[in-house]
Amino acid sequence: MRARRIVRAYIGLGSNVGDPARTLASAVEAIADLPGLWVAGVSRLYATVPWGVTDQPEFRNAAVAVDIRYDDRDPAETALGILGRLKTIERAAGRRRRRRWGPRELDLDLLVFGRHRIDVERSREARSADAEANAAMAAKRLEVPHRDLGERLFVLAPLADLAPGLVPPGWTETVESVRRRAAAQEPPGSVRVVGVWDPARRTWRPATEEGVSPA
Ligand code: A4P
Ligand code: MG
Repeated sequence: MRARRIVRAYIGLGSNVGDPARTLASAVEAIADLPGLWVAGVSRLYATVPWGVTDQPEFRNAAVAVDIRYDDRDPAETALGILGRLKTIERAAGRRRRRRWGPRELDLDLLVFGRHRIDVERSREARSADAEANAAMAAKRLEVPHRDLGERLFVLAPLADLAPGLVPPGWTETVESVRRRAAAQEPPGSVRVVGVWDPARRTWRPATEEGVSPA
């Protein structure tokens, strides 16, 4: 018999086109509206210097913790389903194909999916007919924990807001310890807190002088 359980997952959010803070707040809403999933926490909002391709506008980055109902005999299936839904949210935010690491209206990455390590590529046959018709559902490669999680301060900082003591599967250190090391290697100010989540208004309010803490 298939067992239905709850898994704690983390999703990274990024944007540097249009009104990034508003786009990310709408993305949190859209994630919260997904069936079988509950938002358990929202990180602070960060202004981050572009990584990879540097001649592009500053990003806004954040992360959300979600509890997902899933089938523990096939976590990859649930995770791929979530990825497909995240792609749909990206497209609804106007995401278009551009160069690698380039500007984007919205980027949603599945960072961690409980204790599961997932590295799958759905075969063409295994994809639903829907995937043929809908490019958003055709995302077929999934690697969790996200391959670059440990290298990127713009992801580690918001994740550390939510789960500083988490040791993602395959890691030997906590998120906070890796974040601290990454922060020491970045120029000061490259990842800065600019907002604090306001659950009542369901958006980030600007971080006050006292509220601002270095990432
Ligand atoms: N994919 C595999 N694993 C995952 C996962 N765990 N979560 C596949 C999400 N997707 C995953 O992703 C391409 C494909 O990766 C997906 O379809 C899925 O099958 P994409 O986001 O559509 O394409 P991309 O953005 O061009 O990927 P790329 O080039 O890897 O870019 P990144 O790594 O997303 O980096 N600087 C700052 N400061 N802040 C940022 O947020 N973001 C990027 C983009 C560059 N520089 C940045 C930021
Ligand atoms: Mg992505």
